[in-house]
Amino acid sequence: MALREINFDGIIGPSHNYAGLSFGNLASTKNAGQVSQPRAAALQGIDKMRANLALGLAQGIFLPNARPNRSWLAELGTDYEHADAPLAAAAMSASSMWAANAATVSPAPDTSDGRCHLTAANLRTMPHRSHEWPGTLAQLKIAFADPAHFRVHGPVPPAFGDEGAANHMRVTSKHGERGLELFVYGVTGGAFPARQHLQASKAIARLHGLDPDRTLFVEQSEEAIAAGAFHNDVVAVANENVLFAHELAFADRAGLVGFCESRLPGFELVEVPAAEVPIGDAITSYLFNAQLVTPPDGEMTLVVPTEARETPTVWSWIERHIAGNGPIRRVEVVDVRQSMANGGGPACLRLRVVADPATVDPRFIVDDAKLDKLAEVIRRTWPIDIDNADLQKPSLATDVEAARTALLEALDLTELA
Ligand code: SUG
Repeated sequence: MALREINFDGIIGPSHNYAGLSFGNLASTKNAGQVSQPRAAALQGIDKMRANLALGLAQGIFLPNARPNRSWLAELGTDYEHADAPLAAAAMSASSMWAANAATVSPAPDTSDGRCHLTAANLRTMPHRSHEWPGTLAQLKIAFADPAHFRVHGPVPPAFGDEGAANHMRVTSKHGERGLELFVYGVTGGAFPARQHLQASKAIARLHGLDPDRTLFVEQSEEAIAAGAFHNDVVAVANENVLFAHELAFADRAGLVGFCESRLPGFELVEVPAAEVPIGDAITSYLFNAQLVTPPDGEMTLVVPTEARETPTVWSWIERHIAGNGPIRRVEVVDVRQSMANGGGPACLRLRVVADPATVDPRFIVDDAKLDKLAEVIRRTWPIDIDNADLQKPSLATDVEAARTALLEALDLTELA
């Protein structure tokens, strides 16, 4: 069995808009009320996937959930046309594009039953995200239906917030080998909510059958949350033997490094000091919300958003690192500005699953030809722009629904309707 890392990107949905729903996510608040461009946004996402394919990586997709979520509004005793504006915006959010929050994934080499385990995230902290999981779970159950290789879990109870892989890292000598799983949780972020609860992370580790000696629960630093790191993947990312992190990411950096060094020969921390890149620059540029990947040529590559190139402290740090022969050998720049304006960078848009692609439902795996087909549907059906003031127009809701239906048909996934 050929285990590889597959990046599953959330297709940016036709209802993508800027309603400013995510308190603690500085970009979401800053861009509240702006006119969004769903079509351009989704095409940016497609181009990012093309860049991954060009590197020789395996690529998958998740589909946008049905929006507006009419059944959720019905449970709340209202409907789309009559709901008050914040509730309607929450029902219309395209937030499932950020697939790093879809689930937590423990690959087969780490689990007691030798299967890859996935737990859908409950995302209970933010109302607009709290109703994502049923749509996500339905997709996980189809994509990873093969019981010989996968076990898909429903979300942990909402008593404890869980935001999925955005707060989970794995270090290993090679993706297909046994790894160490690092769960990052928040206790308090000062003025901002801490979204990942320790009890949720512990529950997932138990459900996935992880070895307690190879699992660590790591507290996110309060300073990082207060500076706008609403998820750990805004200040840290791991790939194989490398943990790439900001100096201020963790409450107990020494404990984390000691744990990894004692269990993983060849473990390397690539740490960016605050004196070189202030945490504020790291967060606005999304230096760490990069995809850190190992393409088949073995040259570890950092896929950063354009904002990283435009931030002088960040770009000079990257140039110095690469010139200095550090473990990151190459940098690629992708334009995902529409998602970035809601606080979602290249890493937010993807969920990493280590598995043999042949064991995944092929409808969720893409190549260039399938991306061409998706781009055609997006160009034909996605709204060009959405003005917040028009969010509750009945015609917008039906356009968004028709666009998703066209996508499901193109992918032969109408069972998700
Ligand atoms: O949950 N933004 C998302 C961004 C998620 C980014 N994901 C990771 N870091 N992995 C969030 O804050 C904004 C929606 C709005 O304001 O309309 C939003 O939900």
